[in-house]
Amino acid sequence: MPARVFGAVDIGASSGRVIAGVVDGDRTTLHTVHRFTNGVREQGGHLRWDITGLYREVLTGLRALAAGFPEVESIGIDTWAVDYGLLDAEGNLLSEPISYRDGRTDAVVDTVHGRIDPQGLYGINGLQYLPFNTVYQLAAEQESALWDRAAHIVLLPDLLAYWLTGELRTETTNASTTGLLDVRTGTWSRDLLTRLDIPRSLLPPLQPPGEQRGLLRPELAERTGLSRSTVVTTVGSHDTASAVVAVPATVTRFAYISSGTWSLAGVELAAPVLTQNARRANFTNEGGVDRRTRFLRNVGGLWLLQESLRTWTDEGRTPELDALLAEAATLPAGGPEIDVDDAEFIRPGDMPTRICSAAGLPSSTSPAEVVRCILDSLATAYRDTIRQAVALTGAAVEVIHIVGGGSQNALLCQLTADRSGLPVIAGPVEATALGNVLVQARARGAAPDTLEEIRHALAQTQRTKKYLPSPVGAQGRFLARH
Ligand code: ADP
Ligand code: LRH
Repeated sequence: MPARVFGAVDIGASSGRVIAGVVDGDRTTLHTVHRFTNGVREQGGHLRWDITGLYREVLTGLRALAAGFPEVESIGIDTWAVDYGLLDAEGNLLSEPISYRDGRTDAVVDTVHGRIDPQGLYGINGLQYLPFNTVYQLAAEQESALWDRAAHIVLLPDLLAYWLTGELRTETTNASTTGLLDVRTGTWSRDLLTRLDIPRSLLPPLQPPGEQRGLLRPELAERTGLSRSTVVTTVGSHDTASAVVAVPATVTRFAYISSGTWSLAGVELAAPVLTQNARRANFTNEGGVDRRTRFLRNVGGLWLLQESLRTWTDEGRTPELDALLAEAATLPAGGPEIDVDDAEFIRPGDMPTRICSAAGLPSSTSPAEVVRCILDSLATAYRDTIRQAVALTGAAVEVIHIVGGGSQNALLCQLTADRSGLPVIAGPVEATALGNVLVQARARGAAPDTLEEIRHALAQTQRTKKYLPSPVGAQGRFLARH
């Protein structure tokens, strides 16, 4: 059988890419045809994404895709979760979307909890409390001038799909992050919509991953050089849902950490766990591909490192990630740690100063020491989160898979193995794009039926690296070698 080609548009909070996924039997090979940066910017008093600019980058990527891989048959889109654009009745975007890092929800969290208390809310949507869940963002939006003009609330991957196809739907894995979905039925919760005064008509109908969203609009086929028969297929449009598809697990007893701007650490379950203990531990039950449950916690991720690097660059230093990581690895274990989940780290800003102040470190602390503090703290948070996931669900875990950009951070992977006492398998780096491609491929008969078979094939064919826990006391020896 000839190889088949699927295009993945994968946009994370810090960078985006358009990738050709060539599926040849069990082997999937990724070719990045276009890469671009992403980030928030202040505009009109809010931190916003430039979704219009991102769409332009997507089109540039699709042109490169057509040039290199004219046989591409389908495109899938994923982005980060929770954020949305508002469209008017004519389908015009009312403003560039406000980012989840904006502070606008601070004023409305109590209002939402006045209409439904956190316990009641968790019982319906099963979501970890995060101040930026869409449900709070919409409460802030209801007080804005745009609300009365809004005819559609469209999650960002669905907005890009709308521009590509003209079809308006809401993909279910990403819908699960809004806080408006009933976690038991997988449908919009009438009860929540009524209590929060959100007209059901504003939410486009739900569509699960693995279905055809629509044909690429003919004028875009013309502009990009893609075939007129190219379709947009729904995938796990929440990037984390796609990443979890591509965890190269060969056993059922695994935990995963999708490590990028955020670290999403948890286990996969057949059904949600909605106990009070799960709520108190702030675990989420997000919807996965094939209606699996992603039982996980958002752990403040490599954002802390990214934002530190940005601060040092702004100060005129030229921090080099590889060199900093190498230096951080030579520092002794047992240094100070911070709570990476502290809300003070959500907003952009001078992260090294915030970190030093939280860790009780002097302002003269070197960048490598700050980096070491971040990675020690992340590894501790990973260990605690996975232990809690096991305790809350009864799931057994014999291996931790780290996927995403952070899987390239050898020091973080080794610290995670050391802290947890479990082997860590790192990679693939582009798990999200792989999950995106393989859900399309499966929908079109080019990949196996079950996630287990897909994961086995990935384990056989993708590059991964194994980190074994160091014997007690040997941490220093590992660190000395790097
Ligand atoms: P997102 O999808 O959220 O934009 P990615 O999965 O692309 O995030 O991961 C980005 C992170 O990966 C960066 O913040 C950086 O810390 C880490 N990373 C990227 N390349 C490397 C590398 N060569 N070595 C170590 N870490 C890396
Ligand atoms: C990771 C991610 C995460 C969400 C956050 C907003 O990119 O999608 O799963 O919680 O961004």
